[in-house]
Amino acid sequence: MYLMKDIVRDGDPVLRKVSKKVEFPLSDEDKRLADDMMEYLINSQDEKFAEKHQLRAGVGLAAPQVGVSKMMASVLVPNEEDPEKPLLKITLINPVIVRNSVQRAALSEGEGCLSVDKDIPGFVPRADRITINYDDFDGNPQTLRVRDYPAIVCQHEIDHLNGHLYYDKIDKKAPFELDPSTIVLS
Ligand code: K3U
Ligand code: NI
Repeated sequence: MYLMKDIVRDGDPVLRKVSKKVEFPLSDEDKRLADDMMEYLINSQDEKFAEKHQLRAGVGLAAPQVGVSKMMASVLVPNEEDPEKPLLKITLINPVIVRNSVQRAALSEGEGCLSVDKDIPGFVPRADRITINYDDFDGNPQTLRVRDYPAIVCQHEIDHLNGHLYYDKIDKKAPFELDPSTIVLS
């Protein structure tokens, strides 16, 4: 079970590396990594559990954030209307974004990161809709199309696999300026 002490913090070189492709069949170690990352997200979204174990809530977690430089990330986007049915629950292995919409979007509150302890305010402009090619647990290629908030989360996580952090994308001189055509998601 991962705890906050296991989360690698900004400044550690592993967060700036391009991760290695995962090979198939998955090793037991890689299966465990996938299970443990998703378990962290589930636990962190359980208010009581998170408080007891001092977990910061997360909607995504990428392998480099637990010190493993491999192309694997878990995403768990809750559904306010039906907590039993998340909007997106997926482990992306070897994900590649193969299509980005021209339409851009940013979260009204900006973004946060379990690996970044300070609050860095500003809009993080991203594609509003993306198509991702990835491998499932059996190594079969899959395609996922996502939009709006789940698309923002997937891009944040895939960025981790390529050594990028959300604040790299904030305009340092004008953090709250956006191209007027960019959708602001709340
Ligand atoms: O955005 C967060 C959140 C947590 C619970 C409910 C709703 C939202 C927490 S920060 C987060 O989940 C990061 C996790 C990281 F850094 F480990 F990848 C992912 C993320 C935050 C904001 C936008 C997109 C993705
Ligand atoms: Ni992050």
